[in-house]
Amino acid sequence: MDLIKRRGSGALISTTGAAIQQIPCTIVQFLLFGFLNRLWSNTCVNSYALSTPSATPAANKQALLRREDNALLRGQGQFGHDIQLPHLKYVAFVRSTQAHATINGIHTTDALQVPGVLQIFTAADLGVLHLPHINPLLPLMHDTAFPVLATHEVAYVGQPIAVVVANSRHAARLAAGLVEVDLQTLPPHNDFDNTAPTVTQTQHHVGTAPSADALSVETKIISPRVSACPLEPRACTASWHEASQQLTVWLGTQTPSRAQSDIATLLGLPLTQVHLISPDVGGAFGARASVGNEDLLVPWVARHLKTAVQWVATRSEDLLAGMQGRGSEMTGRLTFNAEGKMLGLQAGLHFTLGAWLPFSAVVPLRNAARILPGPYQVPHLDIDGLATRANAAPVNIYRGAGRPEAALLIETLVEKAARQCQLDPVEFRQRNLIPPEAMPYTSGTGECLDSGHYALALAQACERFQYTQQRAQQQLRRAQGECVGMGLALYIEPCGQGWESARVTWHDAHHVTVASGSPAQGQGHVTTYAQLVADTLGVEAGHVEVLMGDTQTCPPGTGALASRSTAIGGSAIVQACHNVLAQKQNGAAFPITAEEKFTAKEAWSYGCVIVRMQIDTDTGQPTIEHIEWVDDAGHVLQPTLVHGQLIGGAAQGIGQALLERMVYDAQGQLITGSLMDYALPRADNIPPIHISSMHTPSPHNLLGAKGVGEAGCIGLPAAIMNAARDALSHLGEVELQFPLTSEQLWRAMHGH
Ligand code: SMO
Repeated sequence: MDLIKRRGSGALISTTGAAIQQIPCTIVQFLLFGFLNRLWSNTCVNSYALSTPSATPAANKQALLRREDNALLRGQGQFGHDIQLPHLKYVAFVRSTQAHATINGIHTTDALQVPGVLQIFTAADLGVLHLPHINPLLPLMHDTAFPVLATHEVAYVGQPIAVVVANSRHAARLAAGLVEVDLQTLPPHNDFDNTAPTVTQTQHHVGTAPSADALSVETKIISPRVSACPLEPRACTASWHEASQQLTVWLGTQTPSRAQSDIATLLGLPLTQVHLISPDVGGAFGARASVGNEDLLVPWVARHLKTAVQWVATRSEDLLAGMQGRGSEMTGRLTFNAEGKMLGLQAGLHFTLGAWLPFSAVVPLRNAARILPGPYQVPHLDIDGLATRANAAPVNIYRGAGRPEAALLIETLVEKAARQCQLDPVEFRQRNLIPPEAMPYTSGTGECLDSGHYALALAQACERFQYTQQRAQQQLRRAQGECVGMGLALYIEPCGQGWESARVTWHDAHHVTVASGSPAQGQGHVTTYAQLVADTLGVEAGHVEVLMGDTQTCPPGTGALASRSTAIGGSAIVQACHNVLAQKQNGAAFPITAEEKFTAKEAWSYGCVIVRMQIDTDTGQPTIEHIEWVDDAGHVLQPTLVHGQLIGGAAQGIGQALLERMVYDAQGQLITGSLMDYALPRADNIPPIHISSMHTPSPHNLLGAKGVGEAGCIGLPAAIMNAARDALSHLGEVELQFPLTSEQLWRAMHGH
């Protein structure tokens, strides 16, 4: 069954509603849990007065029902799978069965005899077409061009080699299985292979190295590849209209404007001939941030055959050939003095990129390196990062995108250092946090941390967790033979920079439209944007129509990335509303339209997580007993949606910490190619999560808002790791890696 986890709102209704009766109780609970708690989105604000940080809840906004849910809950959403067009043809891909091989021949005779098969395309039919260029945030050390369909060689298992077009989905898939590809095996490069080509590097070298006799701790951390696993597998539908020479593409994406431009460029069409629609989307998490080969091939086929074609991925196809997340090996060394004052941080970060580079491929490495010191003042930095290719599926941003890796490395080192100094880990942190009076703070890596009171977040979390009492309790339980640990993590979450667009049109007091360049993939933007317009223009939220994810009705935009929709997209909306109000004051006649772009510097969310974990001494099974979490997302407009984002991120963070891992064997074959093998968290894996909020406004946007979508994936894994290590600390410094399986913990406890 293609469902299990992860919101993306109505995806579970629309694409899986029929199956819900048959699925196990835990999954239903999980889905309901997801429904109640996770589908909803971003932070937002209606008050522009900047206040001092406080630990009280946001403005007592009435909790709103999500506007989008009425249709979604009734099965009236329209997801990728739901797009129906007359005379629709179906596409299936022939994919490489080997990680690295020469293509000696492609034989389509048998496949072409399947009834309903219309045509099979290979690279020879396409000519030389390459995937789009990537975001040049880090310098590239060689050309990263990669063919849309494999030409003379394949570079990963799952790489598209041929495209089958048929009258039915079934015929297309059946025929794809009958295409014979003659491959001659070549040795593959695996992830982190030191002989694999280096694609890019980054470094931060700051300050004077501490003297050699300073205290230090070291660690090596592997953050395995994981799959974002949105509830809705990928889908793309494209329709070419010959008379008007117009291409319409339905593609669930975080970045409609960039997808439109990528498709237009590939096909050699002007933007005006490509209409991109991102319909309802069942979750994205970074996996829908960049176009993949399939998203380009489907429009190519539509135009070539002058028809309408659709591709819907299977779950296994997504696991095998979709963009994956994480994938790093990191070493770190923290130097400090006997008083527990940090002196220096040395780190080597090695990220894998897979066979080809999606648009944001270098972002995780760049983020991990630039935010590695976290909320701490570290005078000396010696950070070197590199990313290498591998004969495996591509790696791209995934909820957190380098931030989780950074938090995991620094927070592991911090707790080790505290144990070495014989200081309580809370005390050790307090001695090193960036103080609020230092804000805005320029970090050693050159980042501008805009605002925040990190020590207050730590104190608040400790108070709510009853940290001192819990430590005493831990001693008692340990004395009785239990294995119990408590782990902390502080995290920072840079929330996007750059620009976003909005167009607001005042028709009359009962009809206002707002169009945003930043669409939703389940977060609840309709509710948030409508409320924002309503509050700014003084109309009823119910009278505000929200448009997004459509390049014909929306202004060009950047998209929903890096927790930026409300902070930047929301600010663009406010700016456009102010423009409308000014025109109204000047007596403009109706309707009044204003289109604005808002450009922002990054806003930095942050928070503190404390986890208590018990490990069964007989089985090694970890149980998270308590999570206490303080998050500061700046000013908040919709507390319910923010809460949902935090819980959703937490579920994915817990999944990564305890369960999830994509595994390739030495030949580059994916071992975890189905949800029988890849362990997604379910309801019974998610413990109660206690969340409280602080609200330190960001000076970098009109709303004082910061991001919130990624926080759970950043802070929780690091705290969970520290809780497990603390639980086993009676054994000395035990090196643990994600996922924290019962087998790994049992082996650690029993000296294997
Ligand atoms: S990982 Mo996010 O979609 O920038």
